[in-house]
Amino acid sequence: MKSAWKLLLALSLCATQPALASPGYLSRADVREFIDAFAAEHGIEPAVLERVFGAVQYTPAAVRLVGPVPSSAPSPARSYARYREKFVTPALISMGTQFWAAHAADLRRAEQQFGVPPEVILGILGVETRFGQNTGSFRAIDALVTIAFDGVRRQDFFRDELKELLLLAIEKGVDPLSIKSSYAGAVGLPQFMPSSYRKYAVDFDGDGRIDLRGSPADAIGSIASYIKSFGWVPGETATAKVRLLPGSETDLVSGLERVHDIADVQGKGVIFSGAEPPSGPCSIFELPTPGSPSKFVAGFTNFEVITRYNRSTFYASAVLELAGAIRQAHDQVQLASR
Ligand SMILES: [Ca+2]
Repeated sequence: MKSAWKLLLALSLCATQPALASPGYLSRADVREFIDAFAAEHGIEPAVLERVFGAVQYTPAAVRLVGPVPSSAPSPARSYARYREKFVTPALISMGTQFWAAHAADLRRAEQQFGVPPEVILGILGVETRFGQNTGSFRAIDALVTIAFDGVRRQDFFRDELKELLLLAIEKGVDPLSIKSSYAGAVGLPQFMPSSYRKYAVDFDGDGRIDLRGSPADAIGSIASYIKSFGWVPGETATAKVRLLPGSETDLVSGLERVHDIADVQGKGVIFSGAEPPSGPCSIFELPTPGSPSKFVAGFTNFEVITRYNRSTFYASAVLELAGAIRQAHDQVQLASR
């Protein structure tokens, strides 16, 4: 497989890169060190990697979009309402029901095999890429090399993802320069980082290869595989709205951390709305909107699982709201067609 990759790489580079257009990264000691270490560890000719890295383009947008080191200064008030209105929209709900109709069999199969309901997969697909409309037009290697060597934060994380990208290309037998991604190196409809691609992606349409960019079925199965791996509990609610006693917010709001015993916080006056909360600890988080009262929500196991996709209460809340709206619209269409 490795030699096939080399051959492919050599052919593609001969065809498209008659000269090394951008040798900047190759002349750097830190990049040379990375290449030599990777080559030694994985038994690859350094020359093969040199040709790849010689074609890498510095991508300032990647550094800019990944952002600076978070400062400890107070940030302007964040607004969940503003975040939510980007994703829980009539357009995305409608696209979600259409995507459901078009891929109903794959979604059903994913639920049978992994226990993850269709609307959760669709909520993630909608928020991540608008059901495949925005999968990213950067070259993954440009984005990852730029952030790994010229970014201002999380360089270790992105160097690891760069290694994963190279290994992914070797395993798939494709030219690493051909893999497209977001500005941060996330690939395909589900926006998997290369490490997640290698670990959780599955061939769900049975054509013998995994294609997260071109195969909606592979994307559906891979999201379900990922969510199941992090402990999704079928049939269990992810969140419940809660009412807190005035003044107890500072003591009780735990953000992403699932540190509360439910009986214990009920004893402190927390009232859960809806059905009986599931067993196990919960988090309590705040969804603030400047000018309006904050919403307070309890997050259970399945909420934490969604935050494994993106460590943000805003993100997971929007995914679940979009999921719920798509489920409702889908069920209405089903009812009307009976
Ligand atoms: Ca496939």
